[in-house]
Amino acid sequence: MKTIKYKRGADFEQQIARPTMEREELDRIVRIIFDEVRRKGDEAISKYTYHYDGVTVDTIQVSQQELDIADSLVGEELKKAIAVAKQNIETFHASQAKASKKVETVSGVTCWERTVGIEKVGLYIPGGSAPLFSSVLMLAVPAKIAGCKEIVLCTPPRKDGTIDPAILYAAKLSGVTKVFKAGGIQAVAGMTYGTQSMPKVYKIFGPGNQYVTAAKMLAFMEGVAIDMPAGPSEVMVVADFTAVPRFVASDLLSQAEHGQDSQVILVAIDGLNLKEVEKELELQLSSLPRKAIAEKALAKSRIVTVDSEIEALEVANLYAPEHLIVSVKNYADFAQNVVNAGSVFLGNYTPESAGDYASGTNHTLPTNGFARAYSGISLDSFTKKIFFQEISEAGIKNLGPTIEIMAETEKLNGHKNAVTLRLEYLKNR
Ligand code: HSO
Ligand code: ZN
Repeated sequence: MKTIKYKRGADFEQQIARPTMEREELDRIVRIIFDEVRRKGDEAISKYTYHYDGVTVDTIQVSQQELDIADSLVGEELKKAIAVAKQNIETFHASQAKASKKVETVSGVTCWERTVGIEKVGLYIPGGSAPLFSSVLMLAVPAKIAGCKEIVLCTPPRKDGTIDPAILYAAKLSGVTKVFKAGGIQAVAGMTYGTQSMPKVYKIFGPGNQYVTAAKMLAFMEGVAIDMPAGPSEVMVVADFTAVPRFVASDLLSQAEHGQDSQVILVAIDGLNLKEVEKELELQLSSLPRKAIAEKALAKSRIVTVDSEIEALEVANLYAPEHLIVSVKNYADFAQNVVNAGSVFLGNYTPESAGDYASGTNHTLPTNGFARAYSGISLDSFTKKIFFQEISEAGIKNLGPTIEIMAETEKLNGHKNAVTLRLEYLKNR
């Protein structure tokens, strides 16, 4: 890992900048596929599944029988683990529900809001070398708690035309209503327009490669909401002399193994045994099945050395990491001052893996610096709020003159009239 010394300023920001993507060619392809899926539906999805995934899929919707078979293919031990994770995710996300109360802003003017689940949502689960069934739980569980009625899941089929049983098992368990063998741009297009078999959805969620991200952006332009644009996964580990080098190395590697474009940064506060971290990195890396991927990601990752916790905090807030692991003596104080991060892991015994799988928080988080302005997925992401108000006779008398003068000043006399006519009616009655 390349080591750089922190020094405030634009030069440093450049050194920790994420790589940028070529967009134009990508957008052109996305438009072509969207257009074809809009016109031809399922047939176009099958065509592009063959083109990109090399599989012929006649019926894109997964049948009940396929779901049942998947059930029998998942081992008991894994089923138990999934049950624990699901329960914890449920507990955390259910705790995010807030009761709305009516407020009287002025005497006779009552306002309130009602939270309603988005009726139809689409969840995208990438395929690839490691199908992440944990992401099914992270998206479907809050969708279900929110009260979403149609929960569509799209994931690319494997070479034999099937879907990983753990993905199907998790989908069925957590209340997904329809599963489709469709990946990439064509899946997002299907959920955007709807096809013969795939419902059109109102919001699309989930991670994906640059194709999927570009497709989600076009879906947004076409009137479908999206969770957020996703980039490669990231972790920043801040460690001081109290951090255990072996643990630090394991956390860096757990991120590096996701993909060769994973962003891994260690912020080393003076006193951390860096030599030991590097030794452990090499040792642990050698026995990872995804060693080749992790190695490539590590080659691009950086160690930033800082003199103090204050400097470490500056670096973290500047970078706005998706995951921030804080392994320092005063981690509680440090945590108080974090303003830009997706999800924060505190102390020596809180690996990112806990949040990735089973502690309860969501692992769909803002990457690429979006943590400056976005939150991770929560119950809120699957809901919208409808505002209500009710004004009594006394209420319109109280608030009416305020509205009238404001409307008049904006030269919107129609607005003013809507109040004046009512006030006159009440006066002459
Ligand atoms: N770290 C990933 C989530 C994940 N890890 C799934 C393992 N499985 C993005 O937050
Ligand atoms: Zn992970």
